[in-house]
Amino acid sequence: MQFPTSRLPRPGRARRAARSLAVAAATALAVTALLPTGQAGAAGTSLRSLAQARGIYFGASLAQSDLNNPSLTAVAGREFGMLTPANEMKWDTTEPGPGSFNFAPGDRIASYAKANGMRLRGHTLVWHNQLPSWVRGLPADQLRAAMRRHITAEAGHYKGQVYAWDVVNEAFNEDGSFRTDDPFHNALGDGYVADALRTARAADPNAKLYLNDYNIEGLNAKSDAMYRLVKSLKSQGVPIDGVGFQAHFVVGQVPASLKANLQRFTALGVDVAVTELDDRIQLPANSAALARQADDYAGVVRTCLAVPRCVGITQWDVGDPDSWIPGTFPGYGAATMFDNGYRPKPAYTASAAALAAGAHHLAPTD
Ligand code: G2I
Repeated sequence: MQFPTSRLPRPGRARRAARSLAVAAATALAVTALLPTGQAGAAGTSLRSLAQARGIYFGASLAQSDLNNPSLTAVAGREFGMLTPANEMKWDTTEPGPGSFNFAPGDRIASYAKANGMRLRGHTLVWHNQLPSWVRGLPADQLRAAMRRHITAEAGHYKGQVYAWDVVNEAFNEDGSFRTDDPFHNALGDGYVADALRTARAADPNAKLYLNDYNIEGLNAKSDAMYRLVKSLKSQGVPIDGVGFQAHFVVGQVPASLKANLQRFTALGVDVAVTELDDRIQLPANSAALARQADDYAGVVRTCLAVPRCVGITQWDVGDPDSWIPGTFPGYGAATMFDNGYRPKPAYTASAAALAAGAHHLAPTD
């Protein structure tokens, strides 16, 4: 006998929740069961596919030289759906001399991304670092013209290829004042940020325009400054689409206020993204530290899934061997989800399981 549709038993809220929990748990188990064999990515369990199924992306950064490393590219192409060039779109590479542009290194990364069905995050148009010395010495009017020409040329060159640009990177000091050693702010004042954003919008109207910084993940003086800036830009009608939270963490120290902080930004009407995630451990990394790191990564994934306008997560670098951490923080390392042989670590398993167990996310999709 058939039930008329209107009389089909309708699962109550609790029953629906229990059922989706059971499905999620089974998926998480399946993911976990696959991973210790080193078969990450088999049977549709890559981070990119799991993230895509939740309506977010999972990305990584890599440098041109990394493209010659087959163990690295095997992981990158399989696991990540978004790519950020580590250095190749920075000013010192793209415009080493005034008006003399070189997009060949960035183009190589863009072609790799395209060949692997990955999207691109453009990084970065205006930054005090990796900036050729000729820019620093310019008087204000020439610096403004140089900044506009640089943005117009670079964002114009990559028009249509870039999902989002980090238009201005690392604008703030830790106390929330504008960065002291920044030639753009020193010469042009606070308004350089709005000027850069407007110029980028004109050059590539479809790219999402971001401000990006580190140590703004929790509620603190620096994130307060970013919040005030974004609020003020929005109120003036300046084009700003998102804020990037770099998220260079120390194991066990992911700020408890991460979610509340992301939420206050999305309440301003912008997207948020985790743009440079890593989680460094004092070496040698023991299994307790790797387990804490797994909790940290999974926590970031769960937080992004819980914030509707958190569009995705990018890890900085692909695996521990190519990570910038040991070179910058001596004695620390093991900061990524892949070990020295590019095998998945507990942080990978936990991230994949958190994606598998997550609810569907109502954000722009991958
Ligand atoms: O420092 C980690 C990241 C922090 N947020 C902004 C990112 O753009 C930044 O990326 C790193 C790159 O991953 C490194 O690869 O930025 C560093 C410099 O600011 C990059 O390191 C530099 C080395 O310091 C240079 O000696 C080297 O010539 O990479 C250059 C190109 O290989």
